[in-house]
This record gives sequence, C-alpha cells and structure tokens, in this order.
Amino acid sequence: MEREIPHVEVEHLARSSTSRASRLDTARGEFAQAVLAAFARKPRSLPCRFFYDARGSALFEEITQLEEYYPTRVETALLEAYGAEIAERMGHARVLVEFGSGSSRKTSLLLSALGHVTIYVPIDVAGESLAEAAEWLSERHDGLAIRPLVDDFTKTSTLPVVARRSRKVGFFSGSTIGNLAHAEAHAFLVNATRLLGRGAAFLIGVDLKKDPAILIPAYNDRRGVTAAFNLNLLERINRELGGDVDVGRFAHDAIYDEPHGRIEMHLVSLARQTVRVLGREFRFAKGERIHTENSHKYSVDGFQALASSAGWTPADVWIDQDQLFSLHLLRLD
Ligand code: SAH
Ligand code: AVI
Repeated sequence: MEREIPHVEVEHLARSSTSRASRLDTARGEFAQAVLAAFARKPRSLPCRFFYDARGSALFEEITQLEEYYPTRVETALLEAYGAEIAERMGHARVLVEFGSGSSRKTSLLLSALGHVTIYVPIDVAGESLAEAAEWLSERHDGLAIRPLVDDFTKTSTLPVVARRSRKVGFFSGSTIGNLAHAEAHAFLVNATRLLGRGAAFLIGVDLKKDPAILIPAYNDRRGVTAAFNLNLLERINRELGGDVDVGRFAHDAIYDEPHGRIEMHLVSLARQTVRVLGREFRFAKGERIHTENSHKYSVDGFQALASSAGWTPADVWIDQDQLFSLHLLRLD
C-alpha cells in the first residue's frame, strides 16, 4: 500500500529551545503546586503521574524487567500470541493514538500486527520518554509519521490535525488505566470516545484481580527497584524544587486494599522530621504516610461494565492461561 504520509524525522518533532524550556518550566510549576498542596493537607497524597521524570521513567523500565512484575511480560506475550487476531478485530485504520505510551516497546508489536498505520500519536507526560520512543520506533517502522503530544492524557482535548479525520484505533497499555480512580477512569474513557471518534476500536491492557501473594511482590520486589521508583518522587522534589528531604528517612510501602481492589503505594516517614520545600516547612510524624499511587485491579466483567457506562461496546477480551492480565477490545459504533 502506498503511504500517503511522508516519514517525519524525530528532529521535526522537537520544538524550539524556547518552547522546550517553557514546557519544562510549566512541568516544574505543576509539580511545585502539586507538592505544596499535597504536603499542606492530611492525609498526604501526590498524583502518580509525577513519578515520570527522566529518572522515574528509566526506573519504570527497570521494573518491567523484574521477575516479580508480571504485567509487562504477560501483556507482551498476549500481543505476540494474538497480534494477528487482535489486528483483524481492530480493523483497518491509518491512525493509532496511544495514551501513556512510555517506551512504546509494546506498540511496535501492535504496529507490526496492524500493518497499515501511517500516523502514530503517542501521548505522555514524560517528554524525554516520548522523544526516545519516537526515535526507537522510527528506526523500526519505516514511513511511520510520529506526532507525539506531551500532555496529561486525562486532559487531552484535541489531537494533531493530521490525525483528526481518519478512522482511529487507540491503545492504552500496561494497565495504566488502573492508576486512575474509577471516576477518573470513567471520565478518561468518555473523553476517549470524543478523541477517537465513531468507528474507533480501543485496545486496553487491564490487570486482573488475583491473590495478594502475587500482587504484593510485584510492587515490593526483592531488588528494591520499585522502592527506588517510589522514593524518586522525593529525590525529584530535591532536584527540581530545592527540597532538603532526607530520602533515607522515608521508606517504600505497598499494600493491597481488598475493599477497593487496589495496590496502594506509600512513602512512610521513618522519624519525626521537618522537610523544607520552596522555602516552606512541613512536619512529618514518625510513621506518617504520603500516598503516592493506586493500581486498581479489575475483573473482566467489572472492566466491561465500566467501559459500557462510558459509552464503549466491549467486543473481545484476551487473557493469559494463568489469568493474570487481560487485553480488552472496545468499539465505538
Ligand atoms: N504503556 C507503557 C508505559 C506504562 S508506564 C507500558 O505499558 O509499558 C505509564 C506511562 O504513562 C508513563 O510513560 C507515564 O509517563 C505515563 N503517564 C502516567 N500518567 C499520565 C498522565 N496523567 N498523562 C499522560 N501520561 C501519563
Ligand atoms: C504504569 N502503571 C500501570 C504501573 C502499575 O503497575 O501500576 C506503575 C508501577 N507502580 C509500581 N510498579 C509499577
């Protein structure tokens, strides 16, 4: 098939140094506001999208290689085993929009299976990851036009002009949807109906409810990579906001909250201490927690009910034989 969209070099995607600097300032400003607000209220909590600075994104990639962290391995295996069937069910589309694309490694499998995508729109808050992923993908998918959006995918209101008119398919991998509260996930899915439009197919990776004996080690690995990922939030505060947090006086904790069906990650103060951020002082009691992430686990029926309530029609679901992880295909008629 002749490709209508010319190949776009990654350099073409880079913005001018001025706008890149102002984007970084905006990101730092948002982080500053979130941290000041989070530390001023009790109980303390921070949105998990702030994990993903360059260091946090690299640590997440390390997590995906861990023995205990099954989601990436199982979702990749599902894409490898059922790629052709999934592509057939998703149907022909020239535009692929991905939410929380990260390193785009699984995207490469989907792109190869789909075969006909000429425009790829990855949306992610992590600008560095987006640039690296675009370069990595463009070396492997000849002629693919990549139009990255550095954005909070819960707020994305428009797609690049080139992506607007054609039929679109969407991808939301890794069970990142589980990092949203149910109301936020519902709002995200409603917004996705608008972004992807009539006739769209949307492939979503969703982690399944399971024995906490499998879940807990996945979020509290022996090598301490997940702990480093969690504690990096405090290091980011020191790096970007002139904080003086003694990171060694906080510990990583991951618990399974059965009633909410979710893993919660926390940072726990190991001592009574005062930390300074942007010239303000915040006191922590010994044992006081900062809630840093939720990772909701779904049943197949539970996720399909959520998708239906947001306007999508659940069409197919692929699950591994150990019933660890699911890939849902939703349609918008
Ligand atoms: N989809 C990839 C990456 C998952 S990690 C995979 O399955 O391996 C989660 C990704 O979502 C990170 O790249 C992070 O930067 C991004 N992310 C998290 N919250 C986000 C938000 N609110 N808006 C945009 N991107 C977000
Ligand atoms: C990106 N997201 C789906 C991961 C998860 O499993 O909730 C982030 C993560 N947190 C700790 N380990 C991995």
